[in-house]
Amino acid sequence: MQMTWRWYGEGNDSVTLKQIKQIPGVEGIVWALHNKAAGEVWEVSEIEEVRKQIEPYGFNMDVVESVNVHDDIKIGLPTRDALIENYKTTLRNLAKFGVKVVCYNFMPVFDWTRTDLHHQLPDGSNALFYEKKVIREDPMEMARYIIEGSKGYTMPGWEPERLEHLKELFEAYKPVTKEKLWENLGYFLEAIMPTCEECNIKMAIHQDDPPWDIFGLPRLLVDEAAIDRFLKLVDNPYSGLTLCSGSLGANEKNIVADIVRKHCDRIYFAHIRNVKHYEGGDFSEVSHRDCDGDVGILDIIKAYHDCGYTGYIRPDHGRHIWDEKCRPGYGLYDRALGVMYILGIWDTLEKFDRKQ
Ligand code: CS2
Ligand code: MN
Repeated sequence: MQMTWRWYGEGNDSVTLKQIKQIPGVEGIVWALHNKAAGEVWEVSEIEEVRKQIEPYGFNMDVVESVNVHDDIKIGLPTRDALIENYKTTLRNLAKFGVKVVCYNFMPVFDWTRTDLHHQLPDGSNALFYEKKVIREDPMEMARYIIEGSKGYTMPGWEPERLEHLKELFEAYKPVTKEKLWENLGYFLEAIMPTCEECNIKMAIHQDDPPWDIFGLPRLLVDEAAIDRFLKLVDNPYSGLTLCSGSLGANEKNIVADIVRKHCDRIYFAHIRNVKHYEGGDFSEVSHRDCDGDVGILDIIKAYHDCGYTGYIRPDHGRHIWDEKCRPGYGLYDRALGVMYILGIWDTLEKFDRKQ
């Protein structure tokens, strides 16, 4: 496997490349043009700017997270074909820089959702938290609630400029049933597969977070059965998974290690995040250490190792520790501990548990 680190870009991330360089084992930067709206073409000159930042540190830029899919494509509006053309142009431009994996998701309207971005854990650190009873039916009300407690941060997809158009967006999603959303996902993938083949770029879908319907919006990638269905929907090696242990693991019924063993050949990017379950479906993000949460981090890494996984991996959301001021879930310290924990398990397995 190849260890990577998600970085939001110079001036847009509290973590520097110089700091990342000093974390043992990190080979690649997972990056994106975060100022681009979904549907816009990523121009070569803009990608070149990022390359100039990353390459002097000796990191690869093989993985992009994410090239977001425009809602019109998810809804299936007539505008989707032009937007898909833009997506293909972006893929071609990324290929010029050797990009190999593009992570994306197919969640309607929002990316991940939490009710508290600074939930205090017993050790005094804080982390992202989801409490079912706090979820407001009306997402505008939810947004106000989150903004109040957010200390100036927001969640991806919940930016004020997007919230302005929320009403219309929800209207547009009304006719989109779960089946329709599957159909639209298939349409999108079918359309871009030839470009992916030509560019040698693997598409890697991220699961929905949390893995259940929210605000009356359908969510597709929520469990093993959905992942099975997805991989058959467009049965092409260029369409695979970003397997996120924390997104799936928020539902205690999902046994992530089993999914790894079943679909290892279609996993191109592994997100390692640990989650602790509370009664009634509430959950908290916790440290990467196996016993701190419930997703089975040790089993998951062992499963990847047993399968001879050679793809990309990264620690996903970390806690906020040692008074760090950072993007929710994306600080330096706890994710660096996560890297060392993952590599600790991996190196031990390599040395003492070589199966091949
Ligand atoms: C999240 C997501 O779990 C994660 O990595 O931070 O925002 C993720 O980046 C997107 O859903 C992938 O498109
Ligand atoms: Mn993830």
